[in-house]
Amino acid sequence: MSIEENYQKAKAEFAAFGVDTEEAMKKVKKIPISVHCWQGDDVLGFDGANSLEGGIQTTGNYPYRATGKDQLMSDIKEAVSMMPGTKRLNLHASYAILGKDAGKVDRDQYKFEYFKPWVDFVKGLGLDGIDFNPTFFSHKNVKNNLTLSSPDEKIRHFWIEHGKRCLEISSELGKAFGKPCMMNIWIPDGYKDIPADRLSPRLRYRDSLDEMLADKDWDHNYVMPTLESKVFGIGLESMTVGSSEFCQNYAATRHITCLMDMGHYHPTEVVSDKISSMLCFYDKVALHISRPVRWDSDHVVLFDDELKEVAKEIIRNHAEDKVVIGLDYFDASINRIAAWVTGERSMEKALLYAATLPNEELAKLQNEANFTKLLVMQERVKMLPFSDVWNEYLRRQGMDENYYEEAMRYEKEIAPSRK
Ligand code: RNT
Ligand code: ZN
Repeated sequence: MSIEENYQKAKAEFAAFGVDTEEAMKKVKKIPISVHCWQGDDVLGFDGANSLEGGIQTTGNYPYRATGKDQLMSDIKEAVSMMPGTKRLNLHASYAILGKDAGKVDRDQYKFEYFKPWVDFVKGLGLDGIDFNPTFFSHKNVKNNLTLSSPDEKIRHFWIEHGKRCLEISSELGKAFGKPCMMNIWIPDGYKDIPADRLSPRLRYRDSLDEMLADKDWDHNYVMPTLESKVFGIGLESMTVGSSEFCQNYAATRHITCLMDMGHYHPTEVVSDKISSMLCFYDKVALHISRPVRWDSDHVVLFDDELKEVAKEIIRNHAEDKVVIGLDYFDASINRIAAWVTGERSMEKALLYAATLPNEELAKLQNEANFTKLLVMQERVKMLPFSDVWNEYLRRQGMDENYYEEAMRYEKEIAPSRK
């Protein structure tokens, strides 16, 4: 039977549960996914770093890492061609295309011009826009693992200036696409061992953010600042300045948005359970979709139970416009294109899965306290022929399940020109 025929059969099976698979596909296709540029080059960027610092790590030495803009753009083009749905590109400041200014300007002097080629590139690909991140890591001015919370005023000010430049750039990126650019702030700042003072670094971080965000040169309509918390980093095990409480309270009092990374909480905490709490108090919440394996390891995202729970929280709460989805994983041990596509497709799959559940029926059972039937039904719907809907979703976007073969073909093509 063809994909279409299988789908027609599946459609009827879902309809028997009150689920409209046509509606589900339509809805999911419109949800923007911000695809991170940094899976392509192991988070190194173009502005001089040759190692990844800041408590994050890529492991593996799979060949053909993209170096430079041409290779990374080529890889992004290849990867997004196999990613269904609406995509945005998520850039870090370290991916500035400095041209003749290379070696002459530092991150406190970055400007929109260095990202203009990215705008043209993303428009050429027909993507939905660009999101942005100041890069507070892998740089000589990260002194003693500190940036915006540093007691060294010169260091702290360098990073405040970087943040201001990034807000200006983000605002221009927003204007270029006519919609807000999410600018996510994450700093690695923290201490390896038990600190003697936890308050001062946090007060400095608060004041640095205030100084950055109070700058006049950015436009709320085009830039949406988000703040990402983290529980620990490698070499920063005892204390992180930007803890969850710090970031949530900062965001609430300054009217910006929290970003929750799936790898940034204690191991038994799950982001899926946090989304609804945030939605009680915030207009929006942003996510970094990642997969922590025993630690914040940023493994390639899979279609697993926690991702399904995250997607359910978005879909059944009708929060597609409130939850901003960004991908954040980086695996250097396997083909990077296949890694990229696998993660993005997992997110798409999870959203489509959530959209093909009889969510209202299930909620009704909960409200009626019919927990026996709820349990039984939740198990039953797992066996619906979801794969047929997924295959049809891909087919309608000119894609299929055989992206491994395409990733290998591309690898053969680019291999001779890469180390
Ligand atoms: C690090 C954070 C952060 C980075 C990216 C590269 O733990 O998750 O979001 O992964 O900014
Ligand atoms: Zn993250």
